[in-house]
Amino acid sequence: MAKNEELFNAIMKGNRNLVQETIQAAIDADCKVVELLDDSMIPAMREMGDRFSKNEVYVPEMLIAARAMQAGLAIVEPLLAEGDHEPLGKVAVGTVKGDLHDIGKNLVAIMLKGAGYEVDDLGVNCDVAKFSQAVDDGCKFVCLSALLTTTMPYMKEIITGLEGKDVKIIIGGAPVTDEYAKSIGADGYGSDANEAVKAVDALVA
Ligand code: B1M
Repeated sequence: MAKNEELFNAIMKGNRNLVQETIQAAIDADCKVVELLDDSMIPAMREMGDRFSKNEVYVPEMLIAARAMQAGLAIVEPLLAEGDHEPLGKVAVGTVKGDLHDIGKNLVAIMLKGAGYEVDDLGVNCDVAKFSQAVDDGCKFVCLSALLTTTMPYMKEIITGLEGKDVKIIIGGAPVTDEYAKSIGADGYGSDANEAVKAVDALVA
């Protein structure tokens, strides 16, 4: 599907109402929500990041765009998650300590739910103790998200902190690579939310 310019621009401008109206109109016109996400919504956030890097926009604009994105995800989520799968396992999802970025983490949670997993969303700024508690509560998989080069090293601390527990750890986020995942002893890596689901699927299999 081609980029929906109206949706892309509405996210960039942080116009929450227009984002929701545009998504609803597209759904009413039989557009696939996953294509709205991949072709318009995620690219809008990437474009915001590029403009931030060039000092063309600043933190308040990024925050307003992120809120508009979240408003759009609120419509998209139930549609992506309405699969008829049996629960495949319980997965804890969280953004690591020091990091407040949650849009990618939310997408991972949505996609996992859609694939039939029970998801325990721990939120942002999660320390080892929070993940450890989730494992004690029955999560067999832990998905860690980090968006900052300064917070990704904390993933290693979580892996170390969960050693000896019956859990598999999958990591991802913009600065994270497969190579990095291997180097810190993660069990799996996802370059995007779909790949995170595939990584969990592979570990289940
Ligand atoms: Co921030 N920020 N931010 N930010 N922000 C980035 C990440 C940045 C790259 C922007 C830039 O400089 N170009 C930069 C990081 C630079 C670096 O570390 N190298 C940055 C910075 C510097 C900062 C602050 C330090 C800015 C400041 O205050 N001076 C600050 C840090 C705050 C903190 O966390 N402690 C900050 C703050 C913020 C806002 C609060 C304003 C806002 C976040 C709002 C929110 O999340 N609720 C924000 C935003 C919006 C961004 C950008 C523009 C967009 C992030 C996003 O939501 N992308 C971002 C630039 C960028 O990403 N290009 C940027 C869309 C989302 C769908 O993608 O989260 O990457 P993403 O998720 C992807 C994949 O990464 C992957 O799947 C998703 C796609 O399907 N994925 C996983 C994510 N988690 C996964 C887990 C997996 C597998 C895949 O397995 C478990």
